[in-house]
Amino acid sequence: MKDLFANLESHETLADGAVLLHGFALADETAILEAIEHIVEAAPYRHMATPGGYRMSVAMTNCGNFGWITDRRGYRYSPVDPLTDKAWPNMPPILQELAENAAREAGYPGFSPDACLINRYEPGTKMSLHQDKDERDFNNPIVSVSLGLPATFQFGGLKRADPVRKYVLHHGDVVVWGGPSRLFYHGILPLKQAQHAELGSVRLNLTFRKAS
Ligand code: MD6
Ligand code: FE
Repeated sequence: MKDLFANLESHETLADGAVLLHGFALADETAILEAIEHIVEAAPYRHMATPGGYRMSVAMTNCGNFGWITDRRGYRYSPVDPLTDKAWPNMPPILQELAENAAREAGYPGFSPDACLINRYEPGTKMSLHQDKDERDFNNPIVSVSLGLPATFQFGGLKRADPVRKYVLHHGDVVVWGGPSRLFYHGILPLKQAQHAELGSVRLNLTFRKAS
């Protein structure tokens, strides 16, 4: 089976421990988009507040046992959606398997995520340089799936001031990173206006983590 996709997929090493799997999510895109629609019916996108009181330009929701949230009290994982006071929607098997398969492909067998953050970008929105450090165990990688409009991803180093490299992430691309680059600074430049055949003028990003 693998050989069938050999010309569609390729692995690009971004740093020690970080791999870009071009087009890895394309084979299941319809089922993935349906699963996301379901999640969003139960847990709508919302603009969360940063601890400093700013409204995030990227709208977010979650599925899985834990969801990443931010408000005036800080950044953290919560088993409950503060908007609905209910548990987050379950992680659909199609998403769980996508994350586990991508992690295995990138050299992280045994990854079992319990949290999936869904980010929705509209033209003009961005994600400033940050580290992902709210998880309990940095030995687990993060799997990141890009859908819809392309975006320029900045990938730096362990210090905020380290030089960054830029990569364009396209519909269906999956980035897996862990190991020595697990805590590298990264961000997304302001999204450019364009139209995507399936998603319109939107980019979605799913990040799968083991939070607990
Ligand atoms: C994004 N991604 O691609 C933002 N974080 O929209 C992230 O912030 C991110 O892609 C940790 C690991 C992978 C990521
Ligand atoms: Fe991040």
